[in-house]
Amino acid sequence: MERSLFISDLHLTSERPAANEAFFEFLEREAPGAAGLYILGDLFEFWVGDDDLADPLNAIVAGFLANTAKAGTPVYLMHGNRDFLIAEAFSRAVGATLLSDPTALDLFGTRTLLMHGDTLCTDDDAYQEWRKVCRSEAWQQPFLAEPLDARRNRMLELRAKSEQDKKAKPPTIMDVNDQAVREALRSHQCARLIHGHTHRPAHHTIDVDGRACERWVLHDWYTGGGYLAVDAAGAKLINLPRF
Ligand code: LP5
Ligand code: MN
Repeated sequence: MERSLFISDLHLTSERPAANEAFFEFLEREAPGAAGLYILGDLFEFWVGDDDLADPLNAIVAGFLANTAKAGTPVYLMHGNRDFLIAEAFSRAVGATLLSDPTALDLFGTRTLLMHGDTLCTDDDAYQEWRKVCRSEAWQQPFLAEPLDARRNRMLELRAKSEQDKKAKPPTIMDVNDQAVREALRSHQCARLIHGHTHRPAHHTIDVDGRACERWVLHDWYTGGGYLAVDAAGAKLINLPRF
């Protein structure tokens, strides 16, 4: 049966080689023959601009994804909060289609909403403020004009600030807001939501105005990854062996 695959939050970095290997193996083993491979954000630990494609790991990842696309599996890429600076040059190199967040589509007969998931965390005010700033042209243009090393250093500062801030945030603030989930499903008239970001893989059922809906949360790939496989019969979360 035809199926599509969904992953997110791989956070690929040269500092976690086992996760990188698991991803390459996943691409070679599971992606061939799939109707689509959907990467719903945070493929990379961070992305400071498409001119960083020469970085060895970035080049290898782009190569594996390009092979997947060339072999006939359409690759779709959505931005996460770590790699929202991925742009046309990277997508072209990979042969991937950039998807906006959110994207609604008909998936084997079920209207499905795809998101990274960060916009659903509406109780995290500090993050939502930062998100507005860093997604603006006014911020991105001068940032991208800085040299690569300077951008990497600024990103490391920001990572440190983010980790420090997260320690003070109650875990519930860093999860999705129930009303935000309902509103997303309602406004896009979808019966299924697939997202990542919270690193809390799960299958939730939810009643939206009397409609039975479902929410699938994707794995992160820190100590063992996973993926969601969807076909006409439904969706299934599949764990990869720990690494
Ligand atoms: O990423 P994760 O899951 O650990 O945490 C997120 C939120 N944090 C972020 C920040 C990223 O981790 C940083 C990496 C982005 C790299 C992009 C490349 C461009 C670099 C630009 C460098 C200037 O997204 C975290 C959420 C959490 O998810 C759960 O949802 O809580 O949010 C934060 O921690 C944000 C802070 O609360 C607020 C940060 C304010 C920053 C103010 C500007 C300081 C600039 C300093 C650097 C120059
Ligand atoms: Mn994320």
